[in-house]
Amino acid sequence: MNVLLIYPEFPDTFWSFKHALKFIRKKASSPPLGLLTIATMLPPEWEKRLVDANVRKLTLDDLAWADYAFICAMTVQRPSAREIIDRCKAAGVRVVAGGPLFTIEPEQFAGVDHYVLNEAELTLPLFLQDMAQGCARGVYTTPDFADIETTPVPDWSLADLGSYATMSVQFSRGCPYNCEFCNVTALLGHRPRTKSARQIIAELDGLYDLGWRGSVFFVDDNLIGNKKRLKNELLPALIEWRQGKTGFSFSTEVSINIADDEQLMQMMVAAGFDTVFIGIETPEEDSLAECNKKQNLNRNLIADVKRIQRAGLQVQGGFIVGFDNDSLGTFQRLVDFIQNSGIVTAMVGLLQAPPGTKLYARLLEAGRLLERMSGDNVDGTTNIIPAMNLDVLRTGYRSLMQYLYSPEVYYQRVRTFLREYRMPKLKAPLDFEYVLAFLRSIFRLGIIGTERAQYWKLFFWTLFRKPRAFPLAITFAIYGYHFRRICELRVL
Ligand code: B12
Repeated sequence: MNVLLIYPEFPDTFWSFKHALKFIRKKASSPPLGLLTIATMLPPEWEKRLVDANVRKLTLDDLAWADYAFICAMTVQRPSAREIIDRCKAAGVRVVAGGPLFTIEPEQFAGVDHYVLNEAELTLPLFLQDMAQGCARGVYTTPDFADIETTPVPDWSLADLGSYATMSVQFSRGCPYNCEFCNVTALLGHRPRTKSARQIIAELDGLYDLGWRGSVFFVDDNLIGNKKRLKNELLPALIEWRQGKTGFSFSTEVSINIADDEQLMQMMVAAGFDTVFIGIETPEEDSLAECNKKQNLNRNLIADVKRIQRAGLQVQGGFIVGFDNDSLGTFQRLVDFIQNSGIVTAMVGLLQAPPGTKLYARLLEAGRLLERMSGDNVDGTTNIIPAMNLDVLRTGYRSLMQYLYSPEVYYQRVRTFLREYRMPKLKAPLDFEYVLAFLRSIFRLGIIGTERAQYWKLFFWTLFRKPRAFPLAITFAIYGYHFRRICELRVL
């Protein structure tokens, strides 16, 4: 049996980092962990090929070789997924679909032979069993959540690691909170389920043995969802694993209450974490209450962010505009918040309602849903009828993004962050690719770029004031270029 594992192409989005990746000659940010995980669950005698369309094209040779195509996608990959399904059908390749897009929009794709939905740990064995007996059904689904202590180590050997900027591992699934707009709890539940520290160490060893030295993203919905296991098992194991190894840094997603636990932050930094993504959403208390983001209410969010930065963790933030309680003043308050907190990578999106969420159910009942959502919440579109006039919301959103990513404002935010940040001492070997990226940044941003004045200002400011943070400052300059391109191409 010859099987293609196909990951459709992402459009040019905020998180695609496409325009930044060119500087380090990488093709995509990270490999598709879902497909690499199910690869290990398929019969070992099957031949497998990974086609990540973000890295290489699906060829006629692939299609002629394959009996089956296993496709995974997020909503934002819908157009590319459709095209790939059509090509597989035309070539007589049977299609099996799984992952978030197909789980939340089941049975809406002509050409899919089998939907194997929810977590593959539960549904894939049933499909494989039926398939072996020649009676595979059209849809496999389950209301249960998997015990991920049984999840096997992903098969990274299928991926060309050199094409990616970062690798990913997953310690837990699910999040204890109940934010109205969030897909995660709809897909993966409230009770954070974890792997054992031993599993994670085996995954990291696997990457290490394949020669990976670089950043690793813990793709948990909320790494601190089960603090006990994190503090008592995973972090001590990571601290030990890192001994004598250089070049590894970790990033992840957490909730804002990490700021309340100094010991946890110190342990994370000691374990090699240097960046956390946090859903801050909005500084407006009424809007936080509206979307049930209780963990962010009644706090001094800016002080929280600064505390996390001072502990040695860079904070990336997710923000949303378009809540019913937002007003015209919200845009300015959000800009002020982001500037003052020094959150350089601030993803601001228009509120969208993914199917399966409480927000979707509420707006459906109120007759406030429009067409299907694009899945990219920074493309200036939404599938909801907002309380604020839609044109006013879009105009406010566009000017907010334009302002936040204009060179002067963006570079000023970088300096605000670097002033606060206590940079952890991480040993990393000099990577030739990064030296080249630095030289490219001088040419593209410092010589021909419209941001050149800001680039050189940051260049010398960091060199004299924060010399250890110099590589990070250049990385931010490159990110800024990507974000500005996205604003030009997608948002504006
Ligand atoms: C890592 C990650 C990313 C990475 C993607 C890296 C990559 N190469 O894929 C980055 C940071 C780039 C990213 C970006 C975005 N992401 Co994201 N991301 C995640 C995250 C945190 C983990 C995904 C992961 O690797 N999981 C681990 C693997 C093991 O799980 P899995 O992929 O779900 O696979 C399991 C099952 O789904 C199933 N399965 C998966 N595929 C297949 C295929 C077959 C054939 C079968 C049988 C089974 C199967 O089996 C696996 C084992 O159980 C998830 C949240 C989550 N917990 O899943 C969000 C998530 C997937 N992202 C989401 C979103 C919305 C986005 C963005 C659109 C955000 C934005 N506003 O810009 C962007 C778009 C991407 C882009 N490039 O433009 C949503 C998707 C919702 C949806 N309906 O599509 C999720 C679910 C988070 C959420 N809040 O809801 N993301």
